[in-house]
Amino acid sequence: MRIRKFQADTIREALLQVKEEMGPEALILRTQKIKGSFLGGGERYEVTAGLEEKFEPTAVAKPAAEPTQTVSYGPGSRMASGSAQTWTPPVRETASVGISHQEFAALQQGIDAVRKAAESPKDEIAAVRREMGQMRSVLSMLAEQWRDHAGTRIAETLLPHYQKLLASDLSESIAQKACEETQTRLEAGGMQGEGDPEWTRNVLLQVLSEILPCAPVLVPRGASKAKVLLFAGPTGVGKTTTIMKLAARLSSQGALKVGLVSCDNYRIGAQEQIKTFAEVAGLPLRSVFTDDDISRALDDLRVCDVVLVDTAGRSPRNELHRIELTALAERIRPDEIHLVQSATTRLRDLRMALSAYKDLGPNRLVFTKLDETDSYGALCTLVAEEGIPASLLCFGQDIPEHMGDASPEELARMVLGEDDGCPA
Ligand SMILES: Nc1nc2c(ncn2[C@@H]2O[C@H](COP(=O)(O)OP(=O)(O)OP(=O)(O)O)[C@@H](O)[C@H]2O)c(=O)[nH]1
Ligand SMILES: [Mg+2]
Repeated sequence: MRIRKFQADTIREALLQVKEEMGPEALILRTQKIKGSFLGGGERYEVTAGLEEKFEPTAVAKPAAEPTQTVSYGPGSRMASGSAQTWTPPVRETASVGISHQEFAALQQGIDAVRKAAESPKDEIAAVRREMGQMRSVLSMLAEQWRDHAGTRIAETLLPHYQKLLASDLSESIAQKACEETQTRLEAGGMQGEGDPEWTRNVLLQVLSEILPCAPVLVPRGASKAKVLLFAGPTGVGKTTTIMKLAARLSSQGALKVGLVSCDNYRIGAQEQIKTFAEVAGLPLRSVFTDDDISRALDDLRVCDVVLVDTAGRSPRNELHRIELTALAERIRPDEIHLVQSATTRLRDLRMALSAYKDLGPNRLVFTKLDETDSYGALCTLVAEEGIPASLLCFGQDIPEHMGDASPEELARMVLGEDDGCPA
């Protein structure tokens, strides 16, 4: 197959050139917008077309012919200089030519398959159709890639980062906005750091960190009133484990007086885990079953610097549980409500749980099980969309080692795939 490129001021003109120069059998492989020359100003269009050898005019069908003959039906003066020769796929210069070696190979494969199917003695229309369908999907994939690129203001230097953000499941609109803002800042900075990949990356990290609010747990020592933190969330996400990690950290490293309250009376034996921990760590624990228990427990623990309240995990779609939980929070009136979710949860379910717990009014987000995934875009999307600060990140089962404070810089690196959120 001979592949050639045509450039014109409009797509229509370029397509007309293809038709005129290569005939009706030509396959359009790619269309793209290109920049005009520095003299010519505005944008131009480039169409890449292919023609199977069997459709070529006899004069040009002989590969052994002189180079000048291979372009005897070429576009001549209408083609940009230098592009009037038979096109071969570049190995490295993807950006300048606009179609990669792999893309070319995929197209070539599809075309060969169509030809074989058509020439086969037991050739069947269905086989040709199937192959054509596959080719069409390769072409639409290419078109989509280009549209993604062309429809945004994302500069070439930012494209690899943009792709990484999407690969980590960050929402497309946030990824796009972050890259556009980065580009604006790079342009505003003039020549400073222009074209320097490290500079570009740093500006993008800064932009991302600005949209990923975080608020680590801070407990003042010796305040007149204990700071109360309530933890809620779907089943099995690690609420009790996170509380134990935090209690261990605050009491041993922070030398703070920590009290524990367990409101989890839903599952039989649910409190055993935290009871054993409290005994081993020597921390006061109160189990509550009734409203009176709550007042008594908080009263007992008023001398503490911080009180951590564990709640029963239930499905966020269980309305009765949500109503009970909201009523519990109204009685306790915690200073902070941490909604705990697993980093392995898909964005749609993270959003659903957050919206289900809206009445509870969470003002912190905790993410656990970072060690069980390698894409952090979903949790970062939730933080960025809602503007609710992330407080703690948990990345394993060990108490207290596998927990750290969330930080915007770390989240930004995580979503760019440069940090696994699990410090060694
Ligand atoms: N890999 C991993 N496992 C975790 C993490 N946090 C908790 N777990 C494990 O997840 C399981 C459930 O943890 P729990 O703390 O009991 O979860 P919960 O949210 O209190 O559960 P319910 O009270 O039943 O809703 C346990 O096996 C924990 O060890 C984490 O960050 N990473
Ligand atoms: Mg629990």
